[in-house]
Formats: sequence, structure tokens, C-alpha cells
Amino acid sequence: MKTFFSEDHRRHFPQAELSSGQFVTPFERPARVEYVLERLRGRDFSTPLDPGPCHTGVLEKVHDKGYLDFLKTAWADWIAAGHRGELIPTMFPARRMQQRRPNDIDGKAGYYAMASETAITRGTWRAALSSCACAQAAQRAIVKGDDAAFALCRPPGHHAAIDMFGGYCFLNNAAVAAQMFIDAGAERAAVLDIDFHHGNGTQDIFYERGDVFFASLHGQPEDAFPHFLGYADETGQGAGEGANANFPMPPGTAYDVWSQALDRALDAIRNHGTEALVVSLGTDAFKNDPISFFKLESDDFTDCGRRIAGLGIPAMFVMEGGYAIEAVGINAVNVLEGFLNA
Ligand code: 7XA
Ligand code: ZN
Repeated sequence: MKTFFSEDHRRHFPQAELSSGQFVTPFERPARVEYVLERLRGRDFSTPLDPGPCHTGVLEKVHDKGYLDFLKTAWADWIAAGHRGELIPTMFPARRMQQRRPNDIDGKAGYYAMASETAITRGTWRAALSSCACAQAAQRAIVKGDDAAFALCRPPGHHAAIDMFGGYCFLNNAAVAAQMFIDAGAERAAVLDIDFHHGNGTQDIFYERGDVFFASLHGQPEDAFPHFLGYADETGQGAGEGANANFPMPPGTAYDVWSQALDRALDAIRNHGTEALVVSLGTDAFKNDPISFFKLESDDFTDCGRRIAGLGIPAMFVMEGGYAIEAVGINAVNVLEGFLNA
């Protein structure tokens, strides 16, 4: 299995995340991918390949142009406005307020954000582009005939909506890859999101489309970030009616229940007639994850990969979350090996 990775991820390393009422070192930090790289090496995967530049044309097919323009210049605009710290959104167009984009960068950041734990820094845009390039390179490998590929993306992407960043995400890497399958001629593609958190961004992007099926297994919104999307009754709209399947689960969920949801998600994807699969591969469903509440064991991730292989279609895996960092590599690579060895 080819893997794709860019050193540019290091350019995005905010110093602060607002968590539990304190500024802490972000859970989503560069060291996470070091553990994955180390595990890939230890398990005889081939050396990760540099993905080359991000092809930006496709970004406008899944994201709003104004949002992309905002991301591109956000740091420069922030500094030009005299701010000295990291760009952290602090106010949002909430209920009964105007949904009009302000000119001021502080206001713009709130307009384009869904949460305030995610800071933008000098290197964020470059890192986000290179992260997305990894997903693009993995997609190309599949189109050229590989059965599987792994995009070791950082920053992650599945919370990035049509026009919102947050949850450590800026560009929706998985959605870009799915769009590229459609552009390459697939009539139907699917994104299966096994990260602990609901992939609100991916859902948002494809909610009114029937060509890309989205299924997500996640902590129920009543108790888990992102809280305001991810209910089971969100099934898609218009042309997308029936092409969205959410499997929210309560605190303490272990693999016996989680794997049943996985099988249902896989059945739905199979019934959709999907030709290519993108897996949003977060490992934060792991029992020791510091910000999540499922109880998966490391071996469960291997079985998960095996079940995904049962679909019998090519799959590319896109790294999302996972913060029990010493286990992130083991758990992510377990999914890949489970798939390969099925
Ligand atoms: O998959 N998404 C994540 O792992 C990011 C979760 C961000 C949680 C922030 C809670 N304050
Ligand atoms: Zn997550």
C-alpha cells in the first residue's frame, strides 16, 4: 500500500488550544504523525511518498470560494490588523444574528468558524494545502489501479464544512478525494467516517448530493463534539435524500456495539453502489483517547480494517483524529493491515 506524507504539516503547530477553560498545548500536534510514521516503518510499509503540490481547482468544488480566500490570507490579514497572537475565533453569527460577512478579520474569522479551539498560524494554509495534497495523491494511486492507499494527512479535515473551519480542520481532505473520484468518472463514491467525532464537514458538503454517500460512526451529539450535527435522523436532502447515514453512539460504547454499526454503515455503502471508498480514519474511538468516550481496543482496529475490505472495492484511508498519541500509530496501521490481510 502506498502512503503519502508531507513534512509541511510541521508548519501548523498552534501553541494554544482553549480546552476545559485553559490554554493547553493542542491535542492535535505534530508528534501524532511521528508515531504513525514510526509504526509504518516498523511494519514494513514502503517509505511514504511526497504528494507533490495540491491541485487547488477541485477545492472550489467542495468549499466556498470566499472561505478559501479567507483561509489563504487570514494570517496576513490578522497581522496587518495589528494582532500579535494566534488567530482564534471568538464570536459567531449565532441565533437571530445577521449572516453577513464582516470586513474586519476578527469578525471574518468568527463568520468562517464553527468552534474556537482551532487557531490559525503563519504556516496553517501551507500545511492544510499539503495535507490535502496527500489525499489527492492517494486518490490518484487508486485511480491508477492500486487497491488501497493511505494519506497521512495533518491537519485533519472532516470537520471542515463548505465554509467553516474548526475541530482542527481547514480543508476537507476526504471530501476532496471523493470529489476527485467523481471527476475521474465514478458515478458513485462514498466516505466512511470512523473517527470518534461526527464528520460534520463531510456531511455538510455532500448533504444534497446523491453521488457521494456519507456514513459516520461517532459519539452522540448530546454528549460529543461537534454537538450540533450528527443525529441519526439526518438522512440527506433533495438529491441527497437517503445518501447520509449517521450512527451516533453513547458514552462507553465498545466494539461489540460499534462493529454492528460499522456493518450497517458498510451495508448502506454497498447498497449505494459505490465504486470507490474514502475512509476518514480517526483512531480516537480508542479506549484511552483523552478527549473521547468509546472503548475500542487496538485489535478492534484490525478487525475494522478487515470488515471494510469485505466491501470488495478499492479504498483510500485519510488520517483524521486520534490523541492517545503513543497508540495512534498502532491503531491507524492496524486498520490498514486489517484491510490488506483480509
Ligand atoms: O475528529 N475530530 C477531532 O478529533 C477534533 C475534536 C475537537 C474537540 C474539541 C473539543 N473542545
Ligand atoms: Zn476525532
